[in-house]
Amino acid sequence: MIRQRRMNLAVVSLLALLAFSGCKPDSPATTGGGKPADGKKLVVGFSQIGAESSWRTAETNSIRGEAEKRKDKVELKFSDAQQKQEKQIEALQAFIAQGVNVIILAPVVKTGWDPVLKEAKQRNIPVILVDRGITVSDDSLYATLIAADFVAEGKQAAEWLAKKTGGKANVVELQGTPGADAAIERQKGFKDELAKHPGMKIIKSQDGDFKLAKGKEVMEAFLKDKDSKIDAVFAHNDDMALGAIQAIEDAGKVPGKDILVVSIDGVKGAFEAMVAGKLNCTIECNPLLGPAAFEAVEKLAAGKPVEKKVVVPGELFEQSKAKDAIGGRKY
Ligand code: GYE
Repeated sequence: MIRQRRMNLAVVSLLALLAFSGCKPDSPATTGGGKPADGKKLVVGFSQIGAESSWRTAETNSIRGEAEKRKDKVELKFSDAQQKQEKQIEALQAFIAQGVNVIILAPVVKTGWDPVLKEAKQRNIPVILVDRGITVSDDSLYATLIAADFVAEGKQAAEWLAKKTGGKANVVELQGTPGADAAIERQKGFKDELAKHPGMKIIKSQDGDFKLAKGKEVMEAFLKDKDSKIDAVFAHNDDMALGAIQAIEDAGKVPGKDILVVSIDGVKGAFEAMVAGKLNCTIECNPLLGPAAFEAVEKLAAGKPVEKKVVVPGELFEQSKAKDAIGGRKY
């Protein structure tokens, strides 16, 4: 007991000493704050969500590729959070301790970022948000957001489906990761549009975490309920739609005909499924954000202003256009 107390006392005094001397256990390797020290490379820390979908893999490759093009001047520190916010926060804290110049963050969920972003701000490290937005107490906690308009994507999916079904359909929804901007906003856009069509309803809705295997699993469970007839699937991303297609086939039905399938992203696999007649429509969401992200990195490092929001445009592709478009797809 006494020994333990003495130990605690020793730890407390050491911490106090460190706090008073202003000395941090992990002192920065570079100056932080946008600009690299003279003769040093610009150090960029990229906290990626994970590798849950082919969209995300394409985004990772795009950002890594842009860093590689600048390898004489730029060093990229990459961290994969396996879809866990705690891991992203840890990665950001490590970047801050290492004194990186700029942080790129693809935030898994919308909320809970205030404390760590305040730490970055105290050290003058600008934060670039890519692909998903966040809610913060003060917008100056990040420099810019480079992302698509998710509400518009959801709305387009619903409009397309309403037109295709003459405004009458039982829809099942496969949601993205709970709390993620892309899931919340796509659902909102879809639901708001659906509300204009009294003959269309979402009869089942569940989270498939933006993953193919989970999309399949959830769709299998939906199909087991023989009492409700499913006319269409709305998946928050292509990977879950591809999983749902497998489940529909396993249940002895024809995807794209017996059950319509519409999703978002526009990845290669979705185009292949459209060519095969199994997916009906996808709304493109461009993951090739490396060039825009590094444009912002360079401006911030040079002390120049950046746009608070850069909206990445996307196009709707129907099955009928897939054959012509597939050759030109970059991801
Ligand atoms: O649609 C999905 C991914 O945040 C926009 O995340 C992104 C989404 C994308 O896993 O496939």
